[in-house]
Amino acid sequence: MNDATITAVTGHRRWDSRGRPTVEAVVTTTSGTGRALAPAGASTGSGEALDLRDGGDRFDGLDVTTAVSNISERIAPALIGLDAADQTTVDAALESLDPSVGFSELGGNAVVAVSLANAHAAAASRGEPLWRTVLGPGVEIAGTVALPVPEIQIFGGGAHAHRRIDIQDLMVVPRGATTFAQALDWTAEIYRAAGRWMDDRGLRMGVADEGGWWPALDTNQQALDALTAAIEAAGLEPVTQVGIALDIAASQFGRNGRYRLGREERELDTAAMIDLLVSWVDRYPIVSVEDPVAEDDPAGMAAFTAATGERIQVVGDDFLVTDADRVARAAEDRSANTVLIKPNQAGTLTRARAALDAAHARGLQTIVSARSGETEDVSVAHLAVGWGSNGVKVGSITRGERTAKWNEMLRIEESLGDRARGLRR
Ligand code: 2PG
Ligand code: MG
Repeated sequence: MNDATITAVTGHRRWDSRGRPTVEAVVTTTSGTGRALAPAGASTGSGEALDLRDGGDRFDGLDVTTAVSNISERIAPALIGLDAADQTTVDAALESLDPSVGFSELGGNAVVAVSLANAHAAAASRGEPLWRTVLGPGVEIAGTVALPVPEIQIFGGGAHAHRRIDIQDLMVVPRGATTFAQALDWTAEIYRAAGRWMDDRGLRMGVADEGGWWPALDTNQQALDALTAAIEAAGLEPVTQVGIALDIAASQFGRNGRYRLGREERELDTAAMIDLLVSWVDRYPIVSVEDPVAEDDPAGMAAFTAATGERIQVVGDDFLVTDADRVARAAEDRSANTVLIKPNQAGTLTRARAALDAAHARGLQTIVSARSGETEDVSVAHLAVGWGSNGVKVGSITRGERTAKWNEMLRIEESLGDRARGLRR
């Protein structure tokens, strides 16, 4: 193996898919360079690592000049001389530089960019793809690797589409596909069919933050009807070939046991909210529901998991914020059976990996996920493959910051050739 001693770490200001400034880090070693960009959420959990922004008037206060300079001025001196191949030590150095909760001093955006860039530098030093450098135990079986099942957005709502409907992500899960390539083929047909469904009714408005359609719908249930119709119109069999995944992102419109459905002008308590969701699970080909109730409601999460967890994935995102301790507690309380893994919620790759390991060790499933604010960075595709997550979620099948990741998954599948073992179940 080549020596991978870190010789330089630099921060740079770049732009994300919402036209907001974001942080890029470059880690240089004696034998290779790595680069990564921080993503940003819109519907963030309160327990996430801090996305450090400058405040003030420019760009609604969203500039990142402090986070960028933290990389060059504070992080670089602490990392130079370390071995990039030793991710744990690099991440521990970041933690000891900023022991605050959620990297509030350095900025979680600075930290995640550096941590990811370091992993890329280690991969470059070894001359191998990132997914292989981060390969987890048991992922490769007799030389073969299975790929995560994608969750791909068809309609966007919630915080990503000015709350036209309350559900944030309506996605398809092409679980019956035999290859990743086929999963995307099916999705592209469904996306088109959903577009025609809207045109036929004069409901086409635009696209939401993650590239999914943003239709002029009046109720959440209409979106479920439209998505089910689009799956069927694409000639695919609901559930067995293609299931529906929902991210309710309920923390965005509920707290203290009250949920306000915007356009429907209804307010539900936790029990009524759960009844509504269970009725959807009974009626539609739903295979996964994320954040069904708000992050402040573990009892509601447990009640929903008790009602549906044998049939579907109940996913914790804002609720678990990629935190190993929260994952362990959720496993004990049975308040979720699947964990969304977002590296920038945790800050370092080591912490994100610990949350994933905590889930797998307890029999929970995992989905590695991008954010609603993204860039051309494709790290999450590699992490999903190498870490052996069950699923991967990066938004819709349109827009470059999304297709960058799907196309990278295709490249990984192709590079595996006969050693690709289909999709993980
Ligand atoms: C989520 C993500 C992706 P955001 O809630 O799962 O859809 O959104 O990045 O805005 O948190
Ligand atoms: Mg979510």
